[in-house]
Amino acid sequence: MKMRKRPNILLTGTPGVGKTTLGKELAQRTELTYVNIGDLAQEGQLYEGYDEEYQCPILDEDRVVDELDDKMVEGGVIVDYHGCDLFPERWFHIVFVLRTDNTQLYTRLESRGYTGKKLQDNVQCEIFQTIYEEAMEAYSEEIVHQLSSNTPEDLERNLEQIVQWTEQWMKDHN
Ligand code: DAT
Repeated sequence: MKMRKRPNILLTGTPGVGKTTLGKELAQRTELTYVNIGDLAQEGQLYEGYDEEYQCPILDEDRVVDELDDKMVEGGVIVDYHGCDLFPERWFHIVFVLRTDNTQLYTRLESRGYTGKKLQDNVQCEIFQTIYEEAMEAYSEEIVHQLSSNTPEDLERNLEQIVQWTEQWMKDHN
């Protein structure tokens, strides 16, 4: 039996904006599969060194892309990562950049245990809309959308919008 065609969605944005929360719930409500790039790298040890300053391993981007390519070509994947220019442009049908007000983000990252430079730099990344600009550079501007991600109401609205977009995409492509 031939599988119905399904879209690939990228959820990106600064750490703490709510990608994982949104992505996992989206997978529950659609026929799409959720993939967290951080977890994938951890499982496969897809690293190429260690960043002493940020106290975290450095992603081996080529191996991450190789690891996922077959699945992406097949379709139906929600990718969650705090960066977006490492992926092939052809992978995604739509890109969402989640955005959170900086006071709110500060609190979320602090409760995740971030302190000092790591906390400052991540909040600054959001203030400077670094990931949004990266997405606008890496993908066709028409497929890049910003989503407010401050409150539970925002989460629900974003879910409903993306579910609806996914259903429409599948109608149009099957
Ligand atoms: P990310 O995957 O982008 O790092 P997350 O999904 O782990 O972010 O969320 C970080 C924290 O913020 C977590 O405690 C859940 C909370 N959160 C996520 N989306 C939210 C929203 N729309 N409103 C309020 N809190 C939210």
